Amino acid sequence: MAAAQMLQKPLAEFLQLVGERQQTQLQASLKTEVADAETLFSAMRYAALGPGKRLRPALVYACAGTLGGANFDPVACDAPAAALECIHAYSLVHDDLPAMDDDDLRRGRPTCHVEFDQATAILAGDALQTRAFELLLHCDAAPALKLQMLAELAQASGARGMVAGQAIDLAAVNRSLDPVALEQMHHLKTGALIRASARIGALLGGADESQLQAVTGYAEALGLAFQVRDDILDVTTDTATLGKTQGADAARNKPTYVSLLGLDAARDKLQQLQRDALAALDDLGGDATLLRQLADYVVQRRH
Ligand code: GRG
Repeated sequence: MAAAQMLQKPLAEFLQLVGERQQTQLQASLKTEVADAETLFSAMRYAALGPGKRLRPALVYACAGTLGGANFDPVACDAPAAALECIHAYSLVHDDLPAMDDDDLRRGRPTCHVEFDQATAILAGDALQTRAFELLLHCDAAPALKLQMLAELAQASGARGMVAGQAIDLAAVNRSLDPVALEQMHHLKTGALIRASARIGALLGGADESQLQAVTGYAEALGLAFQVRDDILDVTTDTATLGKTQGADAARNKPTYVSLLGLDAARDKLQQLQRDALAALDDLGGDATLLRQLADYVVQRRH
């Protein structure tokens, strides 16, 4: 299929194509390489190839395509997008562990430590994280672009990004956070990786500085919208639809947008964030239809 056609599909078909490309890439990237460690590789594949939405990879392809235009090459996005998904999968595996959120259901299946065991799940998460950086290191991009992407991913996933957010989140159990602190926590925990996905896609698409800023503004609003939607779904949707335990945050007495603001105000906040994301795209120039559709998808998603 011509690259441009991938971008002109309705969103559902675009997401399906992203899913198929990522399934192929992740299968190839997570083959058993050490026969005596077969269980480790099985656990890595279990975590990464499970039925996720592939939102972070979708942002990579969509931003690269929106910025790259006629030069868009989905093949160049395959490994970087899989790197984002490997970090995301590792974060879910570790988040589900008894020492963290202690959950036994993820993506509609037993969590990794339930399917395997805790030690294997810890190691699978560790190995998915380092595999993400290898995917960027060995991808086909020019050296300067590789370095930029590696820096983006390291900053977003480490102690200045997702890990810091997780630490703040764990410390907030049984405590209250004010709305500003809650927002800061989510910018780090969930938002940083979504932001990095969009920025890495934009870099692959050859974005200039002002385009990169516009994509960053879009992704920051989108990342927060994703989390507000998550909090709303946690109280309005059932476990079977979510594919993870419904009401888990309330059960652990964790602050959420719904617990802090109430359901109606959380819905208002979600709409405002959607408007913010779309407004940021006004500065992008060109046809940003796909990114607008992705924003709608994030605020309307059912799971
Ligand atoms: C363990 C260092 C470390 C970090 C964990 C992201 C995270 C930090 C934990 C996940 C906790 C959680 C469920 C947050 C809500 C938002 C979120 C990231 C949901 C899961 O992402 P989706 O909906 O998942 O994109 P799928 O399964 O579709 O890929």
